[in-house]
Amino acid sequence: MTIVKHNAAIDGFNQWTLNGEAFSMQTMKSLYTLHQGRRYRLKFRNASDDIHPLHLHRHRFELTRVAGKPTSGVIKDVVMLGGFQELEVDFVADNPGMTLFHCHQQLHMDFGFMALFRYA
Ligand SMILES: [Cu+2]
Repeated sequence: MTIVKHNAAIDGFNQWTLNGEAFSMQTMKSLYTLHQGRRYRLKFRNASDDIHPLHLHRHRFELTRVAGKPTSGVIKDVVMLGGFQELEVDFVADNPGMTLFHCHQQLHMDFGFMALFRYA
């Protein structure tokens, strides 16, 4: 998931896109479909200089790579992604229902930095 900042794109506020998509509160479109019981890896590339506290609702994830360094055993539901940093986490789809992923900075959420996961 590539995170991009579009400077002053919405009435002077920065807009955020995840893989080119800004979340829309109007359509509430889910971008990713999960299958219950499967393990998924999310790979993040922060193409901005901002720090993002990434949060996945209703699930826990394991850090598998932080800034190029492999790791295991650290279980979280929020993780800080540094400016221009890369990060990988694994999680098991073990809690059916609509699941929101977002940056925990309110101004980032409000201007696109959210993604909705749904179960098949
Ligand atoms: Cu953010």
